[in-house]
Formats: sequence, C-alpha cells, structure tokens
Amino acid sequence: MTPIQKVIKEKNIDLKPIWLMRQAGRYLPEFRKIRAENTDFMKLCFNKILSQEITLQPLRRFNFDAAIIFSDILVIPFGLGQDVKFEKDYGPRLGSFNLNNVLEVQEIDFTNNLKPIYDCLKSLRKNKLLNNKDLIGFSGAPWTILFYMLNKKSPKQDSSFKKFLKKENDIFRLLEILEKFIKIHIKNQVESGATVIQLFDSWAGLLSEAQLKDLVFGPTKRIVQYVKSLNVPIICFPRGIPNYENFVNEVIPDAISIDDMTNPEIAAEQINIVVQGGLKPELLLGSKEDLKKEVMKYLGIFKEKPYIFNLGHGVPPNTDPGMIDYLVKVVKNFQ
Ligand code: 1CP
Repeated sequence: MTPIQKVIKEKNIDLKPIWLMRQAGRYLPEFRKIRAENTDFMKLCFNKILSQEITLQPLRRFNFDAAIIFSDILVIPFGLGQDVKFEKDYGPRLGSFNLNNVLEVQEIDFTNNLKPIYDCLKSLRKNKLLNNKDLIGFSGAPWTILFYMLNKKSPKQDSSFKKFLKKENDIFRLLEILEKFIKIHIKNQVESGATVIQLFDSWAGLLSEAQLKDLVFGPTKRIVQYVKSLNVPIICFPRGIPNYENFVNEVIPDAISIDDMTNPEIAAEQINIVVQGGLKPELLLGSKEDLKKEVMKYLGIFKEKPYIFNLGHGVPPNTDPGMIDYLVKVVKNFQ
C-alpha cells in the first residue's frame, strides 16, 4: 500500500506523506518552456503526451508521494459544450451559457470530449516513477464549477453572484447536472488509474452558512458517497469556509484539506478524519528558516494524527524550486 493509502485507510500516524497543490506548474522552468510553446492552455490539457510529461516533471525533481494529473477543473464546462479559454493576465474566460443545451448533453459525448485526460491517466499508471506512489485524479466541486459557468470569469474579476442566484430553479437544475457529470468524470478517472480523488471547491468561501448547506453540503455529500462506493479515497478542499468541522460532519469525506486561514491546532483537536495541508504558500517565498519553523509546527501539531502534508493552497508561480526541494527534505527527515 502507498503511504497516502496507509494514512487514509489505516490511519497510520508514522508516515507523513507529501504532495503539493499545483506541484505541476509555473514555478518549474521545464513547465514554462512547454507552456511558452503551447499558448492554448485548454489544448495543452488535452494533449495526452504533454500533460503526461507535465504531471511527471515534479516527480523527476522531488520525492513526492503522489502525482496529480495535469488538467484543470474547467474541463467540466468544456466537456458540457461551453467554450473555455485562458487569457494571459486575465484568467479563464468562458463562452455563453445555455441551460437547455447543457441538459441535452449525453454521457458518451461528455466522456469522448474528455478522453485525452483518461488516456493520459492510463499511460501514467504504468510509469515507473509512480511505483509506490498515488496518482491523484480530481474535479471541481459543483458549486465552484457552477460559479465559473454562470459568471464566465474568475471571482477575482467579479465575485458578485446574487444576480444569478435569483434564478433558483435553474441553479438547482444545473447543480444536479453538474453532480451527475462530476461523478462520471471521477468514475472515468478511477477506471483509467487514478488512486485518490481530490475535490476542489475553491470558491466555497464566498457563501454564507445557509447557502453552504444548499449549494455545497448536499451535492458534495452525494459525490463523496459515490466515490466511496468506488473504493477510492476522496479528499475534499472547501477553501475559505469558516467552519471545517461542520463540513466534515455533514459531508464525511475520507480526508479534508485545510486552507491557511484554518487554525491547525483547532483542526487537529476538532476534526476526527484525516487532515491534509494548511501551510501558508507564501512561506515558500521567504527564508528557509521561517519555512522550516512553520513546517515543524504543522508536523508537531499533527504528530499523533493521520496527516498528509500539503499547502493551504497552490504553489505560488514565483517559487524557487530549491525551496520545494528543501520543504520535501524537511518533511521526509521528520519521519
Ligand atoms: O501557465 C498558466 O497560465 C497555467 C496555470 C494553470 C495550471 C498550471 C492553470 C490555469 N491550471 C493549472 C493546472 C491545474 N489546475 C491543476 C493541475 C496540476 C497541479 O495541481 O499540479 C489543478 C489541480 C488545477 C485546479 C484548478 N484550476 C483550481 C482549483 C484549485 C485552486 O487553485 O483553487 C481552479 C480554481 C482552477 C481554475 C484555474 N486554472 C488556471 C487558473 C489561472 C485558474 C484560476 C482562475 C481564477 O483565479 O479564478
């Protein structure tokens, strides 16, 4: 069994496996080189040879315990027929949205649209670099995907969503459709070799407690139950919510990824499932001393708990790869 499986399934407290959100990405010069030659980001996500290569790049440099497939959460709207583009210095820009068109999408067409991702996972699974390591598949959670589909851009550009929440019936129909296709996307990834699933709800923090219950807890809980039935662990990351304990008690995932606003001491005390992450990503931009101090703090707090080391969000693009090397070594030396 891999270290992450031992932590999740056997509640092993001696191993502190490590992987990082956005471990494949812009902080690596070898990624930037491929990216410079491939200006269409979505095309790159659907290039099974290059996405395999990008997935493996961090594993060639660092002793991570898992690879996460190089893809994006916005492949779901794309698979449902909505145009998705990434623009430099702007972020994602989605095309027009039509609920009736989305309601007509068939499973087979969606799966065909995303086939290069599944092909990529199939060949990654056979790669020697992944011996005794997990291959993490992922999806956006229904709320975060719904947000991008209706807002058509990042909340960093415009986070006022009251306008589209007014159409309540449409919102719930779309959430239902997304739940269905997210399950299909996860099932396809598991059948292609993903051994762990992470569900990113990056914009859960925009919602009030009452909205969280309706828009996040219900659909996410059903996805979690479905993934459990596939016998693959699921890690949830509802970024920015004020109370992780409520989320865990309602949704009951196998593991919960905490953000850097969450107090790790309180999390260790109150959350009774496997915890992942938490470290402030900006520490990677400072000194080795400060980084080590904080890493040791997290490892100390979670010493007697099953814990997967990760950040509270993605690796910043301007990180020096030498700092990642140092971080991995500090975590590995602790074991
Ligand atoms: O060169 C570039 O401009 C590309 C940057 C980039 C990368 C490397 C984007 C654009 N996506 C990715 C890959 C990616 N995205 C991965 C795979 C590899 C890895 O983690 O190592 C994953 C898991 C994601 C997930 C993702 N995409 C999330 C959830 C996690 C999070 O960051 O909160 C979100 C919100 C997205 C949307 C997205 N994709 C890319 C950008 C710039 C954004 C964010 C847009 C925004 O700010 O709203």
